[in-house]
Amino acid sequence: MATEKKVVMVTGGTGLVGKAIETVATAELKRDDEEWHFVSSKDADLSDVAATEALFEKIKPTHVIHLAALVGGLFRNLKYNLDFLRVNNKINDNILNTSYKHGVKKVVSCLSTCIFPDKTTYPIDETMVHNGPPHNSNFGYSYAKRLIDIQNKAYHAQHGCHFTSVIPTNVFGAYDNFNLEDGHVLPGLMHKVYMAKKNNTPFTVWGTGSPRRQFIYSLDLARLFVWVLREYEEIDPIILSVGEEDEISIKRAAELVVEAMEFKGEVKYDTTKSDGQFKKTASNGKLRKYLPDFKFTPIEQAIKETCDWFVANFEEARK
Ligand code: NAP
Ligand code: GFB
Repeated sequence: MATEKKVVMVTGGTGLVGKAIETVATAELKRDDEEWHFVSSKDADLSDVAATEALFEKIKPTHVIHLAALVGGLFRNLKYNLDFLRVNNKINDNILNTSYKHGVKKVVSCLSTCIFPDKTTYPIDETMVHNGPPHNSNFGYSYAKRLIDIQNKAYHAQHGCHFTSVIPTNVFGAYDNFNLEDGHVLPGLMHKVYMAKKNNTPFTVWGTGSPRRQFIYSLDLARLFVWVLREYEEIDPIILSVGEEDEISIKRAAELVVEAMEFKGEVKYDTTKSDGQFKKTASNGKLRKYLPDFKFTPIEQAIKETCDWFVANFEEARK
């Protein structure tokens, strides 16, 4: 019997994660019974109910991967906690309620490892999302993300909806936001090294370099996202991250970018800038139970590929 055609709509489809999913879902993981639509704010401002409704009327998705959000690194979050809270709450409520009203079979939304309690034991796992306040630097973003998990449980309890979520760690890759103020650390470091090479000036890392992060390559995350859409049946979230043993310091991340960009100049640390959260070490034990053999791209290769993409696409990159 022919399998029913899936119409998959990816909100936030033109961003870092969305572009990675487009790369894998339309090539290496392509399936003939899936039609993919990657939408951005040009297709609809998802913080607006009517625009969201019109988009669903137009695309008629059977499945939704929900990535659209106001997103940023530590320094953007520090400045705009209220905006992150309000805008993302509106987007999330519109997507989940419109998906319910349109009978969407499955929604996979996106949380983040930075939303876990700041005071916690390690490694963090999926059961700990609501066990205490998040780090103060991004409380607005974090509470909006946590509410997705609560809403997923409420739609399932009251209407039997199959709405779930994933919890990625720090993501990087092609099509990232390389803006020096608003972006995340790895694209920020790559942009800074590019400018230091061009202008023959020092490369300045913000903070002490001692905080620790797990970084996932966007193409690896995309492969895992497609697996979650097709195979993961739980309502509870699942962490999508490299292992605890792959956690590195910001200093090490900076060294990897210097090596990948073949920078020979001076490296400095501006300790007047915030370090943010020291660490948010997450366990990928639940993922490993499902996919014990999944191979993550080695970080040196992933950083090199991203640096090469940035240099080759400097003019049109978001920065
Ligand atoms: P991104 O590159 O900034 O992309 C965000 C996307 O959301 C863009 O396509 C943007 O469209 C869209 N968007 C924003 N506001 C919108 C609105 N009002 N209406 C419609 N679309 C809107 O972000 P990303 O890094 O890919 O993040 C994707 C998801 O992963 C987010 O939910 C984020 O919280 C989560 N996440 C990211 C990381 C990370 O390290 N990057 C880590 C964990 C979780 P336009 O470009 O048209 O504005
Ligand atoms: O990716 P990032 O901005 O956010 O990383 P978080 C911040 C860490 O990198 C801090 C150091 O320790 C910074 O001091 N850092 C060093 C830099 N140089 C730079 C630089 O040039 N740019 C940036 N941005 N950082 C975010 C959350 O936390 O994690 C978001 O605030 C989101 O909500 C994201 O969830 C995944 O990893 O600290």
